[in-house]
This record gives sequence, C-alpha cells and structure tokens, in this order.
Amino acid sequence: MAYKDLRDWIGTLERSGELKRIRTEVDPILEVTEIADRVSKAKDPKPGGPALLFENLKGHSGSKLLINQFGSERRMQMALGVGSLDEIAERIRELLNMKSPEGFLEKLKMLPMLAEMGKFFPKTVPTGPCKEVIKKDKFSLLDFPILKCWPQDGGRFITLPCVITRDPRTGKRNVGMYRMQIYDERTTGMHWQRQKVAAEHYRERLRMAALGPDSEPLSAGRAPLAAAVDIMARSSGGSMLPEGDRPRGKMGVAVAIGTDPALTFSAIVPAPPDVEEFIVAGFLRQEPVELVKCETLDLEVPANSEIVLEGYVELDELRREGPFGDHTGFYTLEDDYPVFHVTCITHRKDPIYATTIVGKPPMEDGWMGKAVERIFLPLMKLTIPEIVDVNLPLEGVFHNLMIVSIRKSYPGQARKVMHGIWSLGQAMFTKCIILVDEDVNVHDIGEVTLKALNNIDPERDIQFTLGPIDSLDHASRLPNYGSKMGIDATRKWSTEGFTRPWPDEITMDARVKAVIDKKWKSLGIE
Ligand SMILES: Cc1cc2nc3c(=O)[nH]c(=O)nc-3n(C[C@H](O)[C@H](O)[C@H](O)COP(=O)(O)O)c2cc1C
Ligand SMILES: [Mn+2]
Repeated sequence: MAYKDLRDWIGTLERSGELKRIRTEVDPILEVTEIADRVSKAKDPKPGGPALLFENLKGHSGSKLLINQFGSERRMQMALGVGSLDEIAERIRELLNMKSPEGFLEKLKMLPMLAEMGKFFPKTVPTGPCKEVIKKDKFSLLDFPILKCWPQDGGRFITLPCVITRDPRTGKRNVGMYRMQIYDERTTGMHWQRQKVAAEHYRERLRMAALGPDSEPLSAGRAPLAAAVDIMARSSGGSMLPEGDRPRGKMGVAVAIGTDPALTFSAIVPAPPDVEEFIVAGFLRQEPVELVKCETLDLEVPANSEIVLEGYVELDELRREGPFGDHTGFYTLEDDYPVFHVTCITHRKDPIYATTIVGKPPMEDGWMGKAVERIFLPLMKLTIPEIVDVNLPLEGVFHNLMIVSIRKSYPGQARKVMHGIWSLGQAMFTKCIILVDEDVNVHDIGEVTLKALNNIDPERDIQFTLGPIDSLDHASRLPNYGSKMGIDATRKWSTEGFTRPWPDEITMDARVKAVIDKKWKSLGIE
C-alpha cells in the first residue's frame, strides 16, 4: 500500500519498531550527524539502526527532524512496500516482457495491467497539505533545523531535497536530488552536477536566452555555434564571454522536502532524462502522485510535501559551493554552481524537516543506491542482455566500483560490456568495472577476489579509457574528466589469443562427499 505522506510513513516505521524519537536537546550543527553516523554504523541487533525523529533541536524549539528513514535494507523495502527489492525488478520485467496480444481473450487479459499503468501518472489536485501555511513576504530558510553535517563543511546544507525543474523544450518535469548550501535566509547553492538532468534544463534556458527561439544569436556578430559552445562552457564555469555579454534570464525551480518515501527515492533514481520521476514514483507506489500548482511558478509540487521552496535560478550567476563532507568519505572541493533564490515558502503546520547525512559508508544513501542497483538490473539487461548480475559494493560509493557477471558467448564480449556500461546514463561515471563469468557470485567479494585476480594477466586484461568522471572524484587529472578502468576477469578463450590450457577449479568428487557425509558424525569433530 502506498504511504499517503511522510507522516503516514513515520507512523508505519514507529509501529514496526523502526523509529526512535529523540527528546534530548540536540544541535543541528554537527551533533545530529554524530548520532546518525553512529546509528548508521550499528551492526547489532539491527544493521543500520532505527530511523530517528529529533523533537528537541537546539535553536529551533518546536521543530522536528527526520533522518535515516532509508537506512537499512529492511526500511528501504518498507519504503517501497515490498518484501524484497527484486519484486520491483520482477514488475519491471513483466512490463518489458509484454507481448502483443493475439485475439480477444489475450487482449482482455491485458486490461488489468493497463488499468494498473493508469496509476503511474500524476494527477493535479486543487490543493493539499503543503499549502497549510503560505509565506510570500516574511520567511527565512534559517527557521528550519538545517544541518551543518561535518566540521569542514562550507555551511549548512539541505541534503534530501526533491528539486523540480521543467525542460523548456518538451515541458516535461524532472525531479532530482541535488544538495543545497544555505548562503543566507533566502539564497542557497544549487548543486546539480553538469551531467544531471536539471543542469541540462538550465543549459537549454541559457541556449534560448543567448540564441533566441530561432537559434539566432541575440548579441550581434556572434556565430550561433560559437555562442552555443560558450554557453556549455559557461555552465561548467568556463565562459570566455565578457561579463556584460552573457545571457540573462531566470529559470523557475521548486523544491519539495519531506514527501512520501517513494517520491523522495524517485529523486535519486537515474531515470532517462525524458522520464518524469513523478511517473517512476507512481509506478513504485502503485498510486498516482498528487500534485498541486506552485504559488509563484509554472511548476507543480507533491501535494503531500512537508515543505516547499519556490524560487528561481539566475542564468547569469554562479557562486562558490562547498566544501561538503560527501559520500566518498572525503570532503568534495569547492566549485562554482548556480544560485537558488527563494521567493515563497509553503509548508504544513508544524512541518517535519526530512534530511540525511552522507560520509564514510555504510550510510543511509548506500541503501538507496542498493535499491537502484536491484531495480535497474532488468533495465540494464534491456540494452546489455548478456549481463547476469551486478554488485555496487557500498565502499565503492556508487561510481568507483561495479562488479558485473556476464554470459559470455563470443570473443571480446567483456570489453563490449564495459563500454556499454560506460555509455549507460549515470553508469558512465563508473571508475572501475570488474567483469566476471556467470558462475561467479558478484555479491560474494571473497569469491570475486579469488576468481578475478586468479584469472587476469593485468597487462592484457585491463582496459583503460578516458571520459566523464563524477564531479565528486578528487583524484582525476581534471575535475569531471579522467580515466576509467575495466578488468576483464572472464575466462580467456583460444579465440581471444589464449593458447595455454585453462585449469579446472578444485572440487571434490560427489562420491567421496557422500561417503564422508555418512562417516561425519562418527568422527566426533562436531
Ligand atoms: C543524499 C543524496 C544527495 C545527492 N546529492 C547530489 C548533489 O548534490 N548533486 C548531484 O548532482 N547529485 C546528487 N545526488 C545524486 C542524484 O540525486 C542522482 O544522480 C539523480 O539520479 C539525479 O537525478 P537526475 O537524473 O534527474 O538528474 C545525490 C543523491 C543522494 C542519495
Ligand atoms: Mn531525472
């Protein structure tokens, strides 16, 4: 069953013993992090500990803060209403497997599925709880218990925001989770990395502002291509245009904080750019997402949000963002990002501020990443069908390590798969891919280490390439650009130039095993 809103979800967590209320006074500056970090690292009795609802925040009397709502495999399953994340993968597989119906009876059988698909699409409703309080004149971001997460952070950061933008060409909306550094009462950073969908919406606005609707440059004398190239560079902080010559304009942005868990989760899902996350959330919760119109923008936000920030990003403004203690376990360096100006805040009465911290794994976001890994497996198989299974170990922080098993049928196939992964949406960031044969359990790191390292001749089997690198990577030669490595640890074939015999793996005869099974008790070892 879908959760109506964050409060419905909190109620379920509490009834299942998955939530602790904290009534002791705690400071949102660093102290919440230290508590949430210890809880995330807990092993017994529950890995990942409980979700935490802080009810007494220093300097914010009456405020409530939720953290670690997704912080274990079990809570991640509960958030998406399943007993196993593979159930969702199975539902996707069923959808993808849809065959054209033959005859009336088969068409009839498809009706329930079509009715179900109708529930994926969001519906706009006249009003909702997020409009209980509307503030257009007097408001301040500092009213919310926003965390300073780690000692060297550049300030306070909103860490679990659903950032909603509209593609100016198609009108489609995107929901992405991009952290927001608080600069003052009404201004924040907008940390959409340049390869993300909202950054592309921003560039498209810039392109329109610079070139005009007919792709003609507005400032005289500039060739369209030169202008367009400069826009790309500009949004990555490298414009060569003089200050006064830069395109101006605003792009509306809405931010929802504290939605039902499926919607919050959908904001991190690396859906293809033209797929609205509202539909992803509708698919996950099997109930349509209800949206309400913004007060000051041509955008819609989830009606059930605890807090909504409405505002805009100025096309001609970048500002220093960071440092920020990130999910890599290191501080990400400062860089220039667009600036978000808040023009209106709406919220529920007594809003609950939902947040998270990132840092050295295991942390809450690792479980969200694991859910993405499971849910995306059938979609990866759609374009790379030889993939059997995938593991993104938590310590690989999503983009550093992917272990992939494949069913190999022709020479060179492991390398084909690597390149396929490097061209697959956000999997492009994967710094190291290890390819193993289908008989290796990718989730057993011991087995992967044993077989992969036994199987490689490093000089022959390691493939280096260059390309886009995650903005959080601090080791690449340049920000956002560097090298990646694929390790072909599959068994090598003679058709791949391997002419030596390949040894068998050691296993005992079944006959001897049966004999020892019979004798085992009499040995008195156990
Ligand atoms: C807690 C958390 C914080 C994140 N912060 C950022 C961020 O600051 N910038 C960013 O580009 N991606 C961030 N991400 C990853 C994006 O949410 C993710 O890449 C998502 O797919 C982006 O949506 P999009 O594909 O619609 O652009 C974060 C993810 C999580 C779980
Ligand atoms: Mn998206």
